[in-house]
Amino acid sequence: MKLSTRMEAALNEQIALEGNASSIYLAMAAWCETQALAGCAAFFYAQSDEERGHMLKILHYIVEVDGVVKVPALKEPKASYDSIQHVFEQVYEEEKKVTAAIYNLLSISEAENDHATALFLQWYVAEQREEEAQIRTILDKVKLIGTGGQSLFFIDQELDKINATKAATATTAE
Ligand code: OFO
Repeated sequence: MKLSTRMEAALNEQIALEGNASSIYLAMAAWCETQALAGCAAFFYAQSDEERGHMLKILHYIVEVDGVVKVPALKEPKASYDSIQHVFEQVYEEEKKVTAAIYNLLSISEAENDHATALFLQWYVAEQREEEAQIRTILDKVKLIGTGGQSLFFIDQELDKINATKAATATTAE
């Protein structure tokens, strides 16, 4: 099979979105580290790697179906944030944007009768559902705990617990 021009362009745009998310999370990780929020920083370093993985998955798919990959230039993300709540609010917005883009890709694949790409995209539909749910849960907790000095300590501990669960799940899946 060969990708249609429209599908190829749309998948390349998704490469840019995933790469952009990876850069944003990297900048957030660095900011969290400067705020002594080690648990949050570890969470975002891992998220950044995950998003890069999502970008690479699309890149390899385009190559596999005989398309042309366009690696985008990096956009510079914000370097600082008002609060950890602000960080997670932005992440939630970013993830909703990515979900909408995946749905759009799926609509294009259906319109183009491209069953292989539609099947490939299913993984992203599930991944976005999980990511949105996870970020919404964290955001709810951050709102509940508040962002004063002591609260930040507890938020960071919560993130550490999430990191440990994710690491354990990843090890079991290997
Ligand atoms: Fe790529 O998973 Fe979120 O954005």
